[in-house]
Amino acid sequence: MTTRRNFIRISAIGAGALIAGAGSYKIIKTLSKPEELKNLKLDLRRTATYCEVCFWKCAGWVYKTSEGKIWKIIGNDEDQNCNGRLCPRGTGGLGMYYDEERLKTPLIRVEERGKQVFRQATWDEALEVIAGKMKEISEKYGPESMALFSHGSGSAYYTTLLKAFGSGNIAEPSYAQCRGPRDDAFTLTFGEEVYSPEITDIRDTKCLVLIGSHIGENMHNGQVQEMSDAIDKGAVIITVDPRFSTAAGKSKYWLPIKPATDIALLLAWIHEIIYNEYYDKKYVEKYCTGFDKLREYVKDFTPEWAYGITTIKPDQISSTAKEMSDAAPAVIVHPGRHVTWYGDDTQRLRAVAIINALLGSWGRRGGFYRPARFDLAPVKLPPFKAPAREWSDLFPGKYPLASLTVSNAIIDATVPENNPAYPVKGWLVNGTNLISTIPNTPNTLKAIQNLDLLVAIDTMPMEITGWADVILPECTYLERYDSLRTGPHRKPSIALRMPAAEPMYDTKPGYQIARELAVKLGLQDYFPFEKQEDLLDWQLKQAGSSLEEMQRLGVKNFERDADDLYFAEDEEVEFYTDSKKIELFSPYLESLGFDPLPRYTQHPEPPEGYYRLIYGRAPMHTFSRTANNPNLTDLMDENSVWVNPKVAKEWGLINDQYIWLKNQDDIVTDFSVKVRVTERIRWDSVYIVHGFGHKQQQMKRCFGRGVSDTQMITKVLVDPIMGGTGMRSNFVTFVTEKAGEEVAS
Ligand code: MGD
Ligand code: SF4
Repeated sequence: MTTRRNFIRISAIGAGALIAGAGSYKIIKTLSKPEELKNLKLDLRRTATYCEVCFWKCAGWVYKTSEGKIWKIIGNDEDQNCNGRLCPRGTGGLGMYYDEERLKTPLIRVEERGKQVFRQATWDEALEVIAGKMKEISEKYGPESMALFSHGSGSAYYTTLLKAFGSGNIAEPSYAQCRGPRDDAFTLTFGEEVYSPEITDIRDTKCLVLIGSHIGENMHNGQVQEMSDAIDKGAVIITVDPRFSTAAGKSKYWLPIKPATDIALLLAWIHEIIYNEYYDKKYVEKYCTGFDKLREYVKDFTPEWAYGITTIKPDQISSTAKEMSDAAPAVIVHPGRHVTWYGDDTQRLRAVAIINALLGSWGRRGGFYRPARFDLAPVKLPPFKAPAREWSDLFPGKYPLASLTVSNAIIDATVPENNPAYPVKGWLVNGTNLISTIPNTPNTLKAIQNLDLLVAIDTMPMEITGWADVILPECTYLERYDSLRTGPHRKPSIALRMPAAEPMYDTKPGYQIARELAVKLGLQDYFPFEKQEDLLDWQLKQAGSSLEEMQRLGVKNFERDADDLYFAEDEEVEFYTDSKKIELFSPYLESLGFDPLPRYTQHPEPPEGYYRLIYGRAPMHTFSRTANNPNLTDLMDENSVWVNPKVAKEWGLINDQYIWLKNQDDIVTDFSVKVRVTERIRWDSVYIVHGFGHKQQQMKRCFGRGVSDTQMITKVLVDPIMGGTGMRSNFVTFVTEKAGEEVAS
């Protein structure tokens, strides 16, 4: 039987290796020798933070040596996101601070864009250049011609800045490249999204179904801990994945589905749940609409029908449907997180939402709980002038259901020949490496060449900074205050991030950068607090706390207003949908000309000799942001390509051999990648971890290590409902020799 200890071993090994690792490293390495540990003088005062290595935002404490050097980060026991334990990446977060290849001063480009010739500048000069260009763009084209791409804690400041400037073109890759389809699908069905951290009640679940969601490798701390607890308590795990993931190894059922056929499996499950009367009749009758239409619709979607499509045997489809119903309502068909795969993603996630509704898991213990969050008092600001033109006016009528700005639409609109309704001429890019984040890189580069201004605000010399006109170096999360963390959870809570050290080099916190730029643009009234700590203190005092208290506590949890974590027996619930019910059939989708019930459509098969490229996460890295982190590269410094033994034999590939990948559009990876021959992947697919294959020579630890999945993603299936970029639509083959190049060693 799988035990929790087994399951979390990966994180324990990770943390151990980190301490012995090379990172912050000089310090950790020295201190890890027992005799030196004895003599170590620690400053036992601790500094509150929350982690920025991924977006789970675990709260922790930073400890320093008596010389004031940052030594260690540990979890805050009071924090619901981490329960006192950080994951390996979080522990290694100090590598971001100690990375000697960080951006150190503002830089201004002196050669043509892309050539990467920059000169150092003062902050005043760099901000002056940016403000001047922004004003020019506004006068010539209108303020909406400036756009913001942002990810991470600083987003709020630049959002205020851009809105004050007069533009609503503000996009985050976490929507159209990540969670958008799931949040829109759940909102269409339940009138509510699943938030982050997700409101999945995994700790009390009896059955957890993971569809392409590799919890454990995708290391979202609290969720992994809850899954370990659930496994310990005997929960049944069902994993649907073409790859035998870590989670599959802990599962009672692994369904190695043929990629791109998940909707067929979901429809067959719905068929089984309805026609075997597994569904929660009382719940469906009380809370749902559209059941009869759904029942009629799935009549022919039998397990036998799905078998021919998915390659999952009918008896496995039936028995897993039965397992779910046996556990109901303590069952979760997990909504996933990075769900932009095949362009029909909103429909796939609608099918996921429908199964959860039929099993009555929404609002029930062991299913989905009702979130609570702390609402901070808003700071009084002058009203934002409504932008004359919105992002949705760029391509009228496209992506009618997009609930947030579609980043790829802004990029498309920056290319004039795409005929957008108005030009996009300036980008502020904060905390997102668009080159490795947005698929179809040639399109992104074409857009960049049409800009009058590209500003990159980053901590590292990433690919995107190489294309910028002005680079602004932000200090790391360990050197700054940031907005208070108030994300939803079982209890409302607030977490503080404060600086554990002064900003190194000539770097600044995001709040200060945004405010100083606002001053140059004459928009200082939108940043009434000169210092962020004064703003935080004011906000905390409105909440009955203070900066001083939060510096001591780090995290403050509050009781819920009512005992309403789950629906009460027979509770009357009004859902935020048009019908005020859970909409199994969606009249709204129908009114817009979309399928009101999820439809399976066949996707193209790989051509002869090609394999579907699937990609995912590793527990020690987050996208490309950790690629050069000295602690984390110590744990994993390149990706490998997983190849089924049958395929490897056909191609004569062996373990650890370096090869290149070539996609259906004849794009060959810049670097070579190590082969991993494994039964853990289907023969028709290959797998790599996202975030490797960096081309920036300034990042010496990650330059040329492994290959980039994004480089291979030139074919993108855009979701017509909300604009998400389906990226699992690319096929690759193997290249064992590349003219004039040697394989990596
Ligand atoms: P990263 O590539 O990690 O992720 O997309 P991004 O958020 O763009 O780039 C983060 C950038 O932020 C880096 O340049 C890093 O140096 C910088 N950074 C880190 N800390 C700070 C900071 O404190 N301040 C500032 N200013 N900058 C900082 C993620 C996105 O990518 C998402 S959410 C998903 S789910 C998608 N995943 C994905 C995939 O799996 N495969 C492919 N091919 N593309 C993907 N795109 C999406
Ligand atoms: Fe940091 Fe790990 Fe928590 Fe993410 S899950 S916020 S990397 S500790």
